[in-house]
Amino acid sequence: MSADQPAMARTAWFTDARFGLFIHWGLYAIPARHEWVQTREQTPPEDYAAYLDQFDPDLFDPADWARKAKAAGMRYVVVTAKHHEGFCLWDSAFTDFKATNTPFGRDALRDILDAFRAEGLRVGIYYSLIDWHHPDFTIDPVHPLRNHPDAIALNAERDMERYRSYMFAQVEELLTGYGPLDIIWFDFSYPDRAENGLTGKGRDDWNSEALLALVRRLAPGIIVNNRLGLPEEAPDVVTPEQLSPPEWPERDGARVTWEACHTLSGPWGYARDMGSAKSPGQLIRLLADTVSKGGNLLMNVGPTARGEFDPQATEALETYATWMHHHAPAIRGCTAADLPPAQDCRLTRKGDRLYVHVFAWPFRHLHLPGLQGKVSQARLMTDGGEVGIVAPAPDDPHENMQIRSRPGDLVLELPVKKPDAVVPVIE
Ligand code: H79
Repeated sequence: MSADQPAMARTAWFTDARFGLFIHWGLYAIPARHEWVQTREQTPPEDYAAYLDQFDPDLFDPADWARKAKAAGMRYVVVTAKHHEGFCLWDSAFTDFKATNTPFGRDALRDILDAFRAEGLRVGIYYSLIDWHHPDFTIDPVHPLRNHPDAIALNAERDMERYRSYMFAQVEELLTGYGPLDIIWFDFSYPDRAENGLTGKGRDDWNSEALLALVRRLAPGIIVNNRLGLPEEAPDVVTPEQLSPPEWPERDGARVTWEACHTLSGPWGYARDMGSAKSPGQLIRLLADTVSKGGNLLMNVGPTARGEFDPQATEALETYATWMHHHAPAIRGCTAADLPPAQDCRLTRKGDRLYVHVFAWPFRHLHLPGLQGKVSQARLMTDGGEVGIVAPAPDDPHENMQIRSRPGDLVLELPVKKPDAVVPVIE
């Protein structure tokens, strides 16, 4: 595949897959209170580094992670090779701050990628542009040392050019030593942030053009996300974080390839006291809503310091598994239906097949605008049983018959009792 292979060719598998697993795992699983704990609590890097000697996930079983993701209907994984804390899950030649230098002693990244590949999933890595451990990464408004009295003087000793060399070397190491990778997910740029004489970082700090060129040269088919701060560069995928756009996002009037990333409850890394867990209904509706707007969903879990998915993550994946068992065809390979909206529903489509995701089960009748006479058969996905199509009413003198539908509506006759699915879908 050539380096100028168009984005559409790179992303074909990705838009077909629709559903992936994000994994945030690093030293922050030990404090167990958010992956930003180091900067939130302004912990100096040398103090934070004490967690290195405590990283010993004795229950680590990536085959179990991969099975759970596969069962949930996910088709790819993106795992944090390095998050903002700077700890590397792989055996990098360019740092000692890595999993192989802990009591655990393993190249966790390789184990994870191998396990997911063995389940047939595509694999991607997350690489943090931000690095709160590297001594040359300058102190900026989100750095743990941002309130250090000598921050500006300390920065004079720091050399971002050396940090960039480190970053480029690591990206090359990952792209050449870990088998074919399907996604590289950079995070993130914040050039407009300024405080106390410290400024944020963006394309010039990362040398984003060169970094992207390096990625394209080493891995022409890889999908790159949009957080390098290159506004004029058409990214492969736009990545709204913890929000659902109201409609298919566009850029210069053209629809973009996009992927919403969401947490189960707020933090990305394992956090013991998780306040606001999404309900099963919210989890399923998020997936259906995203695909109905032409997007992918990357749902996150934060494994514990012992290397397991906690009960909340396991239950959430089981919620998806149960639902996807019947409804995967309404997600995978699907996109926006581009039909008029139906009340309380989301519509997805694959070719000439329409899927109606019924968010709020109505009483007896479901009205689908503009589809009268265009649907040969309707079935409920939970059991494959037929759903009645109400014959269009002829001109009827009785008023109650005339108001039973709008002109052009397809009217479905539903069972009164909501089928046993978080979100029932009619095909
Ligand atoms: O890895 C996960 C998060 O840790 C990371 N991205 C996901 C995938 C992330 N966390 N927060 N953010 C990205 C956005 C951060 C925004 C803010 Fe700010 C940090 C708002 C205020 C501080 C950006 C940076 C704007 C000002 C500084």
